[in-house]
Amino acid sequence: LIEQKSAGTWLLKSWLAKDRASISVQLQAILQVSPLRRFKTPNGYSMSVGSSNCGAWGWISDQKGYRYSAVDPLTQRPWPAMPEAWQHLATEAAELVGFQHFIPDSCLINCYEVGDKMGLHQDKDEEIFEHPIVSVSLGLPIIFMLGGLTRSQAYQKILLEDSDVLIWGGVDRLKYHGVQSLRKGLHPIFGSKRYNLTFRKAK
Ligand code: MD3
Ligand code: FE
Repeated sequence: LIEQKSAGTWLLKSWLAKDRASISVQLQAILQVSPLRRFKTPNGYSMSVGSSNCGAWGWISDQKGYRYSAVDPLTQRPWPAMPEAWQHLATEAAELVGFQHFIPDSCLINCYEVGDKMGLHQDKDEEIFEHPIVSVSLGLPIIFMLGGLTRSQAYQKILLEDSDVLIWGGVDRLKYHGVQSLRKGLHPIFGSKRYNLTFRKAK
């Protein structure tokens, strides 16, 4: 089921249901190598979510700012490789809504626990904005906020549930977005957490 949420935003409901068990196994293997950690923001706070990455480039944040790094600052080694199946599913999801040749070089892994949230922000650390972004939701549901091109514009709320895939690009690529705080619950595979995989072309 494809739902168009805005001119450049689509939601594929339950699209990954058949793949979620294998994704979970691959996810745990990646997190054994590059564990979840809370990034520090440039103004000295810690982010609410736990994060890691796989793929050639990983999104990081510290006192020096937000950027992409080929090396995990925690392990001082390259990030774990992006599983081929993950790259393919991101490419296929993008194609399904009309974005050809999307080959992500970065997958940010965010892990939300009860009460964790992400305030409204834009994704603008990538070199070019012509490529879409593909986001995979796993585990507990959360309310996603899709705003406008300025922070003060009203946002629409979109419920993101396990195995949903959200794709956005074109005129929506630089829209403000965030998620409301995670409510308590128990998911049969992912337990008391929500994971989000964000596929981007960083470079
Ligand atoms: C932008 N993560 O890590 S998915 C992020 O669920 C981030 O962990 C959120 O935003 C998460 O930067 C949200 C990303 C997303 C989804 C839909 C969008 C970004 C969007 C629609 C328009 C613009
Ligand atoms: Fe974002």
